[in-house]
Amino acid sequence: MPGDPSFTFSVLHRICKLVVLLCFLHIAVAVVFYVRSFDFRLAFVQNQQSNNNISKSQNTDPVVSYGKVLEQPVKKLEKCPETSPLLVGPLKVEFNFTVDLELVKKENPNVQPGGRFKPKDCEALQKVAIIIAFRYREEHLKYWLYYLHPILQRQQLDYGVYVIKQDGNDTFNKCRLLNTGYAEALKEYDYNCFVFNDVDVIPMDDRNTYKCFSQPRHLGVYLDKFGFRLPYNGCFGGATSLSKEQYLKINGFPNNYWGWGGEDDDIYNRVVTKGMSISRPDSEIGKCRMIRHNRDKLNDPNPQRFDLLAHTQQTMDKDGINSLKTQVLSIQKFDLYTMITVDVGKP
Ligand code: UDH
Ligand code: MN
Repeated sequence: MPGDPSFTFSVLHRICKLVVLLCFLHIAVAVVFYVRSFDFRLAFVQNQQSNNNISKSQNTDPVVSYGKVLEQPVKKLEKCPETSPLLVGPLKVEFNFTVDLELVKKENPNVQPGGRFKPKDCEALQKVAIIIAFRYREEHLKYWLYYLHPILQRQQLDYGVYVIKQDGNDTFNKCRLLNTGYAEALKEYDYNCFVFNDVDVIPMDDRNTYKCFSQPRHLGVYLDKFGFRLPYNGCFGGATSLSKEQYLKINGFPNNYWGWGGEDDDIYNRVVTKGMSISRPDSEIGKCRMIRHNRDKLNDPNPQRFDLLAHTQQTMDKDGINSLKTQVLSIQKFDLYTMITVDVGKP
């Protein structure tokens, strides 16, 4: 009964039991929560690790995930087809407008610095270095870049454009420039085909593919300036292509033609002397335009050309890429081409 000490004790006893019970309950709840949060943390760490593996696998190696090997993400490209499906055929080529190279750059966003390109959906059949001998022809170069970059991309070539500029104001030597272009391009990339293109010659059909063939190829063959006809059978100028093997077989080009004329006929002599012949596209596909121009200063007709031409067979093995002595002064990477400035020496 109330007031009885044994009653007071029993009440206190019950309160104590309740407190102890509450304490246990509290501890139990705390333990449950602790264990559950531990589970979460473990899961979080595991998840992080597998995420890391996935992002690693995207960059490099295959990884084992949930017991399966994920597929290697770097896929090998198939070879491009023999004939590009992107070709359009005959082209309108005219020179009655001003070319803005900034615009040309914007219209060819896939051309890489230095004028490099390779198709992204297939592996190009050939690696082509295009070599242009150059001095005082800025306007012609702009047209060339404007017309040729889209054509070469449609032809699905792995290509680079090299403009080889003669330094100074001595007589022009086209072949020393072209030989230097060959050597410098090879230092940069494993090219297996070389196109030698006058800066003012533009093909009028993109089926005229800028690649190499089983024989040296005359690409810039039927010029408007000659009524779209071959002026003579042994003509081999304007734009030509030679594989690395064909070029080395003829020991490259002659170094001793100063001024205008004869060097292309010397190259023709070299080709036939080594038992090769000239391959040409048909008269429709091989049409080209040459930008009208006056004879350049410091490139007068070379009076020695007939003498030199009479001795190609005797001189070709010691005069060529194996005897080239020029000095590269600078290599500049522009958006649409690489310019290499060269001291070719004096006559
Ligand atoms: N070149 C220059 N600057 C010069 C001189 C020549 O850049 O001062 C380069 C340029 O790439 C030019 C090429 O050398 O396109 C040939 O010179 P050219 O244009 O004066 O030659 P041409 O127009 O050639 O006379 C026509 C070729 C037709 C074949 C002839 C058959 N033998
Ligand atoms: Mn010309």
